[in-house]
Amino acid sequence: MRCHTSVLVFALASSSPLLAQSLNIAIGPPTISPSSSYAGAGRPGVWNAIQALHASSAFGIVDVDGNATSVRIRQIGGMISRSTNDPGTSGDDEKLMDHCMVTTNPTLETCIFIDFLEPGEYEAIVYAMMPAQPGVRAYVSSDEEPGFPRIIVGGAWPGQHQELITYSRHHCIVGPTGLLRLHSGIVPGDPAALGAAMNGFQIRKLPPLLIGDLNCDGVVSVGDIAGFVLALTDAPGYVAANPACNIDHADINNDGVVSVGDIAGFVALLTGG
Ligand SMILES: [Ca+2]
Ligand SMILES: [Ca+2]
Repeated sequence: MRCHTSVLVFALASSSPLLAQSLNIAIGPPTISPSSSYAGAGRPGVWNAIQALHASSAFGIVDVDGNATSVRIRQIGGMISRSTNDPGTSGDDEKLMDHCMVTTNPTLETCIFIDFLEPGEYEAIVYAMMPAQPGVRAYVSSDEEPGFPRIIVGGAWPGQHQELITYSRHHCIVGPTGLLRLHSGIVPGDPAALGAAMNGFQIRKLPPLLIGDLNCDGVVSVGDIAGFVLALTDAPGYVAANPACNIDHADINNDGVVSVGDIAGFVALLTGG
């Protein structure tokens, strides 16, 4: 069972909200959050610490620049707040990853509902590594991701963030309701008693998709060459250097990955070929 119907439990607020496009959220004790210089696997900025208890609502969320928003974050399904010292994590990584909301119910996921977002395309990074339990996995998804992929996340802390071990990345379409939903559940067949974790998440509204525009200035030009090369050779470096752009703009042939297979298409875009 997933958590769609629980939306009905809540009445929507009627006030006109401020819009926020980028949020960093650490799930765990309200006094523990990474520093604002910490990027995780996304972009740096202010981190909100929320407990995300079952059937709770969190207000007072600030965006990555520290500006107040009217975003509301609700959680249904996850029942256990867990803090465990992972021997590998330290510093800001530890503040994010050693604390999580856990479900041990194979038919009920930890379900996050983010309300009052501006409609559009978003990147969602969901942290779902069970601290100090490298054998435990989570089944992560977003209702707003086209095709609704279920992504398995888990493993031993690799020394830094690594996709599919510490987090999953989702491209989500937020519609007119302004609602974005994220889930972490038991992988089918895995022992439910070990649980599935959600340590936190980052969401970021993406700029309008323009293939080949690697500096997000709205045009494809020679000014994008450096960004394209960086995206191809050092994806984390590209993300760090272009926090408001979208590395998918380098996927010229639209096969889902940025690779040497995109070089010819990029040259053709630049030369009008
Ligand atoms: Ca450009
Ligand atoms: Ca490609």
